[in-house]
Amino acid sequence: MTNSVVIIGAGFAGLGAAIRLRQNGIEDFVIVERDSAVGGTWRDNTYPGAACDIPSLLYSFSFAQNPDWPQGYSGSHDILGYIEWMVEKFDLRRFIQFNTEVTALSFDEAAGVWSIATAEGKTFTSVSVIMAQGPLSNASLPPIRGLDTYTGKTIHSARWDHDYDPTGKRVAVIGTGASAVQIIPELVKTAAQVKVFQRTPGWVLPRLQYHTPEWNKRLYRQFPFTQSVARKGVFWAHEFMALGLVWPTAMTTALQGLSRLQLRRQVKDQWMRRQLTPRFTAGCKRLLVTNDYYPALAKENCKLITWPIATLCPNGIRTADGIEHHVDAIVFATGFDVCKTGTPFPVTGLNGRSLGEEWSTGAYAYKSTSVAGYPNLYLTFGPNSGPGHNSALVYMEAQIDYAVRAIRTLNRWNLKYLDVRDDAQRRFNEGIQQRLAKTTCNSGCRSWYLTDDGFNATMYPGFATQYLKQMAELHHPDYHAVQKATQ
Ligand code: N01
Repeated sequence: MTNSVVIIGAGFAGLGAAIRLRQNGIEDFVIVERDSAVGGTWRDNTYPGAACDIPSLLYSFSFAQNPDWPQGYSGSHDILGYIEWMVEKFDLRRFIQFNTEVTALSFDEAAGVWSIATAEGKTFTSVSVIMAQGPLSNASLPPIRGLDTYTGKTIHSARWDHDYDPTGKRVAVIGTGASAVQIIPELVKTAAQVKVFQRTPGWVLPRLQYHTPEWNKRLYRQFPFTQSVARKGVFWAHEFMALGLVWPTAMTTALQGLSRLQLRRQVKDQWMRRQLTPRFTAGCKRLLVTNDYYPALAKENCKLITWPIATLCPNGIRTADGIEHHVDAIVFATGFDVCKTGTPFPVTGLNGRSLGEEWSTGAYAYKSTSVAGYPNLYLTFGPNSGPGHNSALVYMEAQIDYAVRAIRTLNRWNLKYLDVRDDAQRRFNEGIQQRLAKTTCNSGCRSWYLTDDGFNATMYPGFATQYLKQMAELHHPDYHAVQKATQ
């Protein structure tokens, strides 16, 4: 049986796409999920302190608002609860095939359908495919020398082992990114000693956390438009931040000043302050939003190590100064293998072209969602759709609506397929790369936004408002519309 749509992944993007398809009367779709549960990154990231650094009012779908967020910034448990609530409310579970891992996609031009192969030997066919497998789904263990010689416990932040109790243990944390700054304050509460191995310090800004009062929840429940208004307010506050985070401006200098002030207030030791002061432009790497990271580092049982790691050894970590740090466990808060080049599995389009080969030096697409030569294929979190200053879900919602609009166009005009034009895609990407050259994320630091060659296939160089405007229209002249053969 050929489905209208196959959605790959049952995380935020896949489930959001399913809701929008159903709301548009499209019911013959399947969600293929490699795990046994929904939630994607929020199912996987359950490390102590895991939370979102974007307020929940905005880190949620506008078409599925939750009046009951307990706090301004939610923990992973509440976010996963929200995702599961959506699955039940929109009756999505019956569309999901769990424990089914996609291994290859190929387009049959004659039939105008995609064939979706899985590791379990099952093959699906569909007219359209929505790729929603998520950019941060593969945990990354860095290629540190001696990794396999270490005999203690190893844990990756995105695969937390809840059976391991760090109480009274000596724990090392490698990495000081968005995950590490949430884990470290929790570890110092119970571990005997925490050693933090920092390669690059990041810019840290305070988080304005609050508990939602009952009257506020009641207000949102009884008058949902008040929640929409509050959401808009949070959206515009984040848009304002773009002025300092997307482009290097006087506001960037002001944000860096605010971060330095927080450092000065929370860390008294001058040596440590120097080690924690970033040497790149704020916005170049992801901003860290936390109130309790610096105080945790300043605790008696916590030590910041800034010497580079030379090798792992059976008892711990040896740094370049020759010191061997003996630890019972090493937490790798070292991020993810983000697919900036190639594809997570082979994708074969028109005339046998391979997306993995075309993206071998860096991914690119049209409006981050369509790729020329791969008809009826829609990406979420595709190339150059990353926000550095606003909610990823705002962008994701726009991508989903774009894909659903294209699928409806296909149905309405009884088309075989829609394929974006090469020249439209080229023009679009030239514009994106020219604009990126002026942004903070291309200002010279090392980050997961860039390929090893420095190509930025990740970030969107502008306001969320500009991104939403670009996604609001399916510009028909930019696509080849191929008719079905008449009988
Ligand atoms: O990973 P990262 P993350 N030796 O790649 C260091 C999202 N997220 O899991 O900076 C020593 O940011 C590396 O050092 P350096 C968010 O989008 C969101 O923290 O490369 N160190 C860095 O310090 C985020 O951007 C939330 O010099 C090594 C760290 O490991 C993304 O996930 C919360 C090393 C990796 O930092 C990834 O964040 C958490 C090595 N060989 C995460 N290799 C929200 O709140 C790497 N490092 C929504």
